[in-house]
Amino acid sequence: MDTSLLLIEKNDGIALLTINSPKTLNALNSTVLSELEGALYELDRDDAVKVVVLTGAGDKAFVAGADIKEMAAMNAFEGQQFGLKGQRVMLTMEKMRKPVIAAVNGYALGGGLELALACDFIYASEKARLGFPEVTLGIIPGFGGTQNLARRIGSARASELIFSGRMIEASKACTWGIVNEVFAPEELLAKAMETAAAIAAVGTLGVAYAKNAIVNGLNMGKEDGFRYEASLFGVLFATEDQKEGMGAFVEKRQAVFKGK
Ligand code: DAK
Repeated sequence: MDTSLLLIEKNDGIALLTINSPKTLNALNSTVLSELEGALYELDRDDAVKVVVLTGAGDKAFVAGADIKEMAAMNAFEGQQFGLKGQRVMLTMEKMRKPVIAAVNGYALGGGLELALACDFIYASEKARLGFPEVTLGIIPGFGGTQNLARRIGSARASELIFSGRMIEASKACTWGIVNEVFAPEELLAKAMETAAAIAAVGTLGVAYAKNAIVNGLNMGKEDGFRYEASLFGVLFATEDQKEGMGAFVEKRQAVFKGK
């Protein structure tokens, strides 16, 4: 049995990252956060990887939050360092060129839901339960959850979920727009891999620039966002991938992208 806290499998342009501490429902401790930060940094620089799928080991949890037992013993300085480490992981996911898909296979609570929300989009199993129990612990979400959830689904639904500390089922999370699609538990990973394969098959530069436009555009006013999009659009015309993509269309053949 593999005992490392983070499993990494790479195949056909897709990296599957599995948080692997099922006995504690994959709770995020400082070690796994450091491993995750390092792995994401490396995967973004690995030309063989075009897209990342993130999931949790076992059939019960994606990630049931930050590790409460570790946090309970922290002093203020350690708490601050832990928070900064978690925030670096979330920001790395946003800043990396490659898309990250969350395959939420069970509980996604607190820091676990924040991790899923930092991914580009979420697929969930019918068994998934999502929520922010932080207020029941006397804290608030601290890995960007208040910001990312309100931006994704609006402040009213975000407030209901965060203020109540209640969990919602995957179907409701899908209706609310937190989750893109819900699948039977045994189908979830295959569906996430199928979409990852579709993304891996298209031009990596196009995908990277589209992610850049979406993530950064969210922090701008609409007209600045349009200008930003236009500048990224223009830069792509200096790439081989744009020549290849449009050339292949005109010549009625399959494009072969090089990511250059
Ligand atoms: N941390 C540590 N251990 C956890 C855990 C967690 N978040 N969640 C579950 N476990 C452990 C349980 O303690 C248990 O271990 P043993 O007692 O057997 O050793 C094992 O996983 C199995 O859990 P249960 O026996 O409780 O399983 P059940 O099916 O009965 O219940 C549950 C499942 C998910 C409803 C329950 O485990 C639960 O309520 N877990 C806690 C969920 C939670 O409150 N999550 C939010 C954590 S707070 C910060 C930024 C962010 C954060 C903190 C700081 N800074 C900026 C500083 C984030 C905070 C959070 O995420």
